[in-house]
Amino acid sequence: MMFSDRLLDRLSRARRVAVLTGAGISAESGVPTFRDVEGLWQRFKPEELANVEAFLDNPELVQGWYSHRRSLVSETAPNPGHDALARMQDMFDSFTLITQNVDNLHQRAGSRDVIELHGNIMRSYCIDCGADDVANDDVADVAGAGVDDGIRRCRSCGGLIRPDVVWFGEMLPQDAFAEAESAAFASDVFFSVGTSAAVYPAAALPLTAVENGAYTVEINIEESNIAMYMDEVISGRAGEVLPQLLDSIESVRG
Ligand code: BV8
Ligand code: ZN
Repeated sequence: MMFSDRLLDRLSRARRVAVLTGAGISAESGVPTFRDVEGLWQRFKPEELANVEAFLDNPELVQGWYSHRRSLVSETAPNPGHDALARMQDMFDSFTLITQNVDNLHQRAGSRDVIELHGNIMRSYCIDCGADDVANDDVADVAGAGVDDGIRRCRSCGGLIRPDVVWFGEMLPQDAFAEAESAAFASDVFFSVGTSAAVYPAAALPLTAVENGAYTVEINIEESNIAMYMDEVISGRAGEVLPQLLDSIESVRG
């Protein structure tokens, strides 16, 4: 794949690079994107499950959805797109990886200091006492609640266990979002990879990069909601484009 001279020129001189990823970068690992909800949960829109009201109303359903997604993710592996970003992190003075994904695949690929805007599905905690709960889906081993009600509860206080992710209507972790915003603001080149840019405030980050004069690039298999604002849109699969981009960066930066 040939990349534009403009992009290669910017990358040859860039000191600070920031990348925002969405579910599209994990699609080639076999993790369904947020919009491709499958299985039992097909009849729900993600927004209907990923919120506190749904959880309190039917904890077993929502815990089951996350347990299903955790097992899906545990059976997958990072793909060449994740691997390329992990290698890219040492090629610039500053490289910031910001993700909306909760699947832990960037970390498993070797990316360090990943900014998790929406948390991480492999972590859970008790809504009453806050105790961390190892994501153990074997209901049989939790104290405080019989297996028959099928609901995972805290071993020490019996409170409901929830995934450590940001639900709709919940604030993002403030330090994470502030760090992401300043990275977008300071970036020389900003990539938006595999995201429909439908969910705020994450979707505003590429626009912050545009406002600060970064060279902004979208990598997606279809145009997102913010494609029209980007300096460049590269149409393709993240798992194919990112390794080629990595090679091009190595050749222009020596
Ligand atoms: C908040 C964690 C306020 C949970 C997630 C009206 C207008 C604007 C905003 C709102 C509104 N009404 C409500 C809001 C706010 C709301 C929001 O934005 N709603 C949307 C639906 C309109 N936002 C919130 O609620 C946020 N909080 O605003 O709080 C507040 C203020 C003060 C005090 C209290 C509260 C919280 C949002 C976080 C929700 N949690 N995830 C979980 O995962 O279970 S969001 C979840 O959905 C993801 O994390 C991600 O952010 C989003 C999905 O987006 P994508 O990752 O882009 O995935 P998607 O499937 O959409 O697209 C995949 C893309 O990949 C596609 O473009 C596809 O083409 C591409 N692709 C596919 N394959 C490939 C590929 N690209 C490259 N290669 C491939 N191979
Ligand atoms: Zn507890």
